[in-house]
Amino acid sequence: LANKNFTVVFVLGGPGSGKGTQCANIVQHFGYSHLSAGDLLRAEMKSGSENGFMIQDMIKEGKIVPSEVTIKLLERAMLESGNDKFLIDGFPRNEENRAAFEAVTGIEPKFILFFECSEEEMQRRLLSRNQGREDDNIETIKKRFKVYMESSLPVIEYYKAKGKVRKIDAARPILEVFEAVRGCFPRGNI
Ligand code: UP5
Ligand code: MG
Repeated sequence: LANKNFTVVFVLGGPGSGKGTQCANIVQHFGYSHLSAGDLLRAEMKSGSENGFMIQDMIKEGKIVPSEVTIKLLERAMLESGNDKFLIDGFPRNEENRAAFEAVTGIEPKFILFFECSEEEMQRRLLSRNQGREDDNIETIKKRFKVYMESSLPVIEYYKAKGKVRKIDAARPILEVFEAVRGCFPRGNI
């Protein structure tokens, strides 16, 4: 992908912070394609691939799937989209994800949208989502929060040090959050 000149924005934040919801809004206004790493992994799991059971176990335990699996799915989705601007939602989740993505694709993210929200509010959202996700139960949610704090926040710190993080207060109502998000995409041509 290194020679493709793709634009990538990483959309990060805790479980239930609203990454998927806001990405759907951004897509409608700014011409990006939305790639949720979690959605790609769940689709791969349901496709009956050889990695299916491994992915299912990891998601149920809130653990991070090995990056070669996730990166392969992201690369394929990018090439198949026909687009050159991507919101990558929920990836990278740890330092290893981040370094492997840069090494394999040669892509540096344009910036990072970071949705900040309290655990209390995120937990409330996840428990009332009701979309049959196997990880939306209180035991798994606690594990997801722990992995997020221990492994994913350091990735955000890494990009903060590079001046690439656009922090959004994601605890507000959906439309108010989007007003803040919109301001990160001036003129719609980033
Ligand atoms: N909602 C949204 N915004 C709201 C607002 N402002 N006010 C009130 N309600 C709001 O939103 C969650 C719920 O809240 C929805 O019902 C929504 O209507 C409401 P959503 O937009 O879905 O939040 P999101 O941040 O996308 O939450 P999600 O649960 O998808 O985040 P996770 O990061 O936990 O899940 P993901 O799918 O990215 O990953 C799942 C698992 O896959 C991981 O735990 C891991 O095991 C695995 N994974 C990897 O191993 N590697 C990867 O790279 C990615 C995933
Ligand atoms: Mg999501």
